[in-house]
Amino acid sequence: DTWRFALEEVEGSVQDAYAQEFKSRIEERTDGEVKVEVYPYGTLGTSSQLTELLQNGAIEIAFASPGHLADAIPEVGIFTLHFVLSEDPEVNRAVLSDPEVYGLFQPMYNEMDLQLLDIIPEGWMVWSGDKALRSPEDFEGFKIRTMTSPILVESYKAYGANPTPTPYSEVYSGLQLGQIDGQVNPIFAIEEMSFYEEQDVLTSARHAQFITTLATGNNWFNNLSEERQELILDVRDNMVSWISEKQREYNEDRLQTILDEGGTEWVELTEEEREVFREASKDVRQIYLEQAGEKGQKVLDTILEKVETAEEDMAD
Ligand code: 6CS
Repeated sequence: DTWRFALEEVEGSVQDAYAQEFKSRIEERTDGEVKVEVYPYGTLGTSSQLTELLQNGAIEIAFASPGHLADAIPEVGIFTLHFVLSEDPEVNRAVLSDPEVYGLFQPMYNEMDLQLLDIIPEGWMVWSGDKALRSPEDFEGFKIRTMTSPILVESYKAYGANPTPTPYSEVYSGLQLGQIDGQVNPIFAIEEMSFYEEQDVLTSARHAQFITTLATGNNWFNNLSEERQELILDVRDNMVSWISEKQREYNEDRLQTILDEGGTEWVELTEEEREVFREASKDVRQIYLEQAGEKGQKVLDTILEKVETAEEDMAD
C-alpha cells in the first residue's frame, strides 16, 4: 500500500519532521508493506485544496490547520482564538489529547468526510512587521496577513488592524511588494519561509499557539483493517511528546538563526502589554459563537474548563 501524506508546510518544517518520523515508524512496523509518500507544501495546492483532496480520496493523510479549516468546520476556529489555551505546554498537551475534547471534534470531521487523528501545537504565534506591535494602537490600520478563515479576520479587527486573509504561498511576495505590512506565524515558519528578511521586528505576545490538526480521509480510514487502524493510532500516541519536543527545538534554534543573521529585532511584550490584548480579544469569542453555534459553545466551555482544571492540577 502507498499512503500519500500532504503537508501545509515546506521541507524542514515541523509538519515535515512529523511526517518523516511517522513515515519511518509506519514503514518499519509494517516491514515495508506500507510506503508513506510525503508531499511538502507547494506540490499539491493550498491548505484548503489539500483538505478537498483528502475528502475525495485523492490523498490519504494531511495536515489541516484550523486557521484554514475553520472555513469548512467553524468550530475548530476555537484554536485560532487568542488567550484561550494555556501558556503551559504541558497543560495544552493534556487538554488537546483529552478524549472528551477530541471526541467533540471527531463527529464534525466525520461529517466532512474526514477522520481527526491529532491536534498538535507547533509553537507560539509571533507577529512580524516593520515596527514593534506593543499595543492595539500599533495595529491601527496595520495590514496583517492572516490565514484564510473568517474568524481570524475578527481576531485582528478587534485590535484595530486591517487583516488580509491569504494562502501561505502568497505571504512572502505580499511582504516584498508591500501589499501587506506584516504577518503572524510561529518562528520556525518565519525563518524557513524567509519572512523575516522582509520584516524589521518580531513581536512575541504569546497570545496563541499555532495549532494544526492531523486528518485522514474518513472512508479510507474506516476501510482499513483493524490492525492498520490500531497501528496508526499507536504511532500517533507515541509521537505526542516527540513532536512537542521537536517543535520547541525548531522554534528555539530558528530564532537564534534569525538573530545571528542580524537586522531583525526581537520584542517580548510585558504582562501589562499582554493584558491589553487579552482584554481586546474577549469580544471575538462572541463572534466565534455566532459562527460556530451551539456546538461552538460546547467546545469553548469544555476547553476553558479543561484548561483551568489542568492548570490547577499542574500547580499542585
Ligand atoms: O500561515 C499559514 O498559512 C501556515 N502556517 C504554518 C506554520 N503552517 C501551515 C499554515 O498553512
